[in-house]
Amino acid sequence: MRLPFLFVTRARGSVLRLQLRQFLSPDPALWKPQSSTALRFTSTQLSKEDMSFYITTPIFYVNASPHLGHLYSAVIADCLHRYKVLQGFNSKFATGTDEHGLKIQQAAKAAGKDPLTFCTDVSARFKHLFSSCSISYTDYIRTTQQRHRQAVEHFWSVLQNKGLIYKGSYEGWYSTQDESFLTPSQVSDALDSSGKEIKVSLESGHKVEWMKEENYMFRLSAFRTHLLDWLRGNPRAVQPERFHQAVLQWLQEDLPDLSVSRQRSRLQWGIPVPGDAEQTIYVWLDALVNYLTVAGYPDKHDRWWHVAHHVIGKDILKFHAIYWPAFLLGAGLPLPQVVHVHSHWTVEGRKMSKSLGNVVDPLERSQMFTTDGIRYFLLRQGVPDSDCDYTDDKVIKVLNAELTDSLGGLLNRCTAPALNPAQIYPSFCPQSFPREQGGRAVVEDYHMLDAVKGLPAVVEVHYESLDVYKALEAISACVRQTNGFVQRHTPWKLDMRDSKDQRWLDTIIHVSLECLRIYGTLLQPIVPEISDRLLSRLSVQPSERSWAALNFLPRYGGMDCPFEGRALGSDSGVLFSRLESQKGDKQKPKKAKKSANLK
Ligand code: ME8
Repeated sequence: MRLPFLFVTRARGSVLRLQLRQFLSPDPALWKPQSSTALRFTSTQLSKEDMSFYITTPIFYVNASPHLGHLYSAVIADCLHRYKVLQGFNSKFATGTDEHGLKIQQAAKAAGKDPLTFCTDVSARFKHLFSSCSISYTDYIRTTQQRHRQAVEHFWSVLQNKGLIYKGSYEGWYSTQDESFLTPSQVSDALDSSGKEIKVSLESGHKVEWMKEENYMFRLSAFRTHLLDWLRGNPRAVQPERFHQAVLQWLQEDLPDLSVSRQRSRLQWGIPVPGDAEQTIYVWLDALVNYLTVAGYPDKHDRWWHVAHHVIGKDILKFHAIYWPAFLLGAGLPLPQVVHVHSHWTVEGRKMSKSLGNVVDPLERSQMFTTDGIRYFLLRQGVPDSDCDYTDDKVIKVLNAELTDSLGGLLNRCTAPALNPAQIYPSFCPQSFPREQGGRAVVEDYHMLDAVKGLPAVVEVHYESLDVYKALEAISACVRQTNGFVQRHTPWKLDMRDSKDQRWLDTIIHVSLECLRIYGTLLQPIVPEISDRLLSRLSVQPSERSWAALNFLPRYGGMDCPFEGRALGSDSGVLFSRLESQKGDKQKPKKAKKSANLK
C-alpha cells in the first residue's frame, strides 16, 4: 500500500517552508513516549489523573446497516474499556456514527429521504446493535451533533490561524466509497457490472473518479519529519508492529499536501468551511475530530486527550497514523497514545463489506449464538495481525468446545449436588495439598497451580496489547488443566464417610472453584453475562470481582480465604447451552439445546 499522491498547483514555495518552521516548533511533549501504566503500577500508586483512560472505535458510516466487522471493532474496544474499569481506571469509551460526506448524501438521495432523517435512522440501528451486544460505551457521538460542529469549526480555525491551511487546487483520482484521494499508481482498470470500463482503487476495489476543483489544502508535507520522529520515538504507537512498519514505509515516500475541503456545489452535506460558505470541510477531517469532541474539545479536553487510544481497522490506518497525527501536531495537541489496528473478517476469502454484498448480519448472529457467544468467538478467533474467515460452523465448534464443554463442564462438576451436597465453597486442607509434596496432590497439580497463579499477569499483557486471542488461549489452556486435575483425582470415587477422603474431596472442589473464580473474573471483559452467572453461582459479590481481588488460592499460602464455607449462589442453569450445527440451513437460527453434561 502506498500513500495517495495529491497534485497541488499553488503556494508550495521554499519561502513558505521557511515560515512554516516558526509555527511548527515541534514540542517533543506532544509525542513523548507514554508509560503503559497498568503494567508498572498498582492502582493505588497512581493519581486520579493517571487513572484516566480514553478508548475509541472508528465512527461508522451510515450509508448502510452495521455488519460483523463493525461489531468486531466495538467488541475489541469494549473489552479494553471493561478491563481498564476492572483495574480501577476511570475509562471513557466512545463510539458513534460518521454522517457527513458525499456517499451519505448519495445514499440518502437513493433512499428518498432527507439526509438528517436518513442518518438518524441508520445511526439508531448501530446504537441498537451495540446496546444489544453489551457494548458499554459511555458516549455515542454523531457528527451531525452541534457539539461536534463547534469542535470542528474551532479546530479548523486553529489550523488556519497557524497558517497551515491555504487555498489551492486539487486534481486527481477520488474514491467516494472510501472518501479518499488516490495516486495514478493506486488505480487500475476494471469493468463495472454492465461491462463498462471504469477505474478502481487497487486497495479497496472501489470505483474512483477524476476530480478537479478549487479547495483548501492542509500543509501535510511539512509534517513528514515530525511524524517519523514520533513513530521512531514511540515504537508502540501503532500496534501490531507490522502496521507500524507500514506507516514508516509510507512516510519514506512523498507526502504531498492534502485537500481538506470540497466545493459546496458538489458536496452540501457537511460542515461549511468557517468564513467560506462555498466550501465544505473534507469528511475525514470532520470525522477524525470526533475523538476530540467527545474528550470535551475545545474547552476541557486535557484530562482525556492525553490518554487517548484508538481502535481501528487496517483500512483506515493512513487516516489515523498520518493525517490525524499531522492535524494534531498542527493544532498543538498531544498525539494518541496508541493506535490499535486490527485486520478484517472475510467471507470465503473476500473482505466482508457493504459494497461487496457479502456481509454477515451481527444482530442476527448475536440472536443465534447469544451476545456473549458472538463476542467470545470474535475475540477468540480474531487475530489483529491477519485476516480471518468467518463461518457459522466455526462459531459453533469453538463455543461448544470452550464454553459449553470445557468451562461449563467444569462449573457443573464442581457445583453438582452429587459432589457438593452442602452447596458451599468447601474448605481447603493444607495437609492434603501441602506446599511441599507429601499430600495427595501430584506433580501435575502443582504445575496447574503455577499456571493459574501466573494467569492474570499473562492475560494482562495480552489485554493491554489487544492480542485478546492470546489471553483466551491462555485461559482456555488453564481451564483444560483444571478439568484434568478433577479428572485425574476422580473425586466421585472418594468415600465421603472417610474423613480423610472427605477433606481431599473438599480440597479438590475448593481448588477448582478458586480456578473458576479466576477464570470468571478474567473473562468479564469478554463475556460479561456468562462471567456474571459464573461468579454469582460461586457467590462472588460485585465488589469481589475487580483485578485487585484476584488473589488466587490464598489458603495454599497460609492466608484466609473469604469464600471458604460460603453458601453457593443459586443454580441458574447451564452456563452456555450447546449449539446445533447449522449445516445445510446456514441462515436459519435453530433453538439451542441444553448440554448433556451440564444438567
Ligand atoms: O471508515 N472486518 O467507516 P466504516 C473487520 N467512517 N472490521 C471491519 C470490516 C471487516 N470486514 N469492515 C469494516 C469509516 N470494519 C469511517 C471511519 S473514524 C474517524 C471514521 C470496521 O463504516 C473497521 O474498524 O467504513 C474499519 O476500520 C471500520 O469498520 C470502517 O467502518
